[in-house]
Amino acid sequence: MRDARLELVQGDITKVEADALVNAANSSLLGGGGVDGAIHRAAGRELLEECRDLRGCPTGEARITQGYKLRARHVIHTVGPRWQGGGRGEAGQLARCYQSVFALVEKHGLRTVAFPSISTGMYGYPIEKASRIALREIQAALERLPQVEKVTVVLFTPGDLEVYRRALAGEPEPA
Ligand code: AR6
Repeated sequence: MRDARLELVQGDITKVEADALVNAANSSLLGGGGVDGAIHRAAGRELLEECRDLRGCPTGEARITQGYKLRARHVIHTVGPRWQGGGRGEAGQLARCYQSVFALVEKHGLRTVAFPSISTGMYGYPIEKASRIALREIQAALERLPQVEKVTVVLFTPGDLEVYRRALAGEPEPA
């Protein structure tokens, strides 16, 4: 059953108001392109300074910082896997990203959180596969965490939104 606290929208995650935005970072945590670059530009240089003190983050783990100039109080940085064909444990690592983010959501008592589609840009994870992992993990976390009031997945393009919508509707992955 679909949880009413889960919402899919199209847009720019840097504009979203939430207790935390999730960043699809790299293991340096020092910024990059894609959503990472956009979040760092919108948050300002203080975010980079705080990230520097964290000294990196391994794939599948997550770290929390303040949100600075964003409309979000916090940024939760997680490092997704690079797609290498699917046989290198990528699915488990991607699931672990979502689990690591929700462990911090729980620890910090956060109620609203917005995610981008982790790993499906520069890291090349096929979105048909990644969307199903993301939605499964988000729904499992919602069941476990009554404190969470809203989880928004912010898709950058209408096409990506459509993929997530179909996955949420339970449609099987296209062959
Ligand atoms: N709002 C929402 N989604 C966005 C935005 C935005 N402003 N900008 C891009 N996306 P990517 P990854 C989407 O490449 O695949 C960085 O350089 C994008 O369309 O940002 O996890 C990091 O430093 C795609 O669907 O992250 C790492 O080196 C999704 O966000 C590497 O890229 C994720 O694409 C991480 O790669």
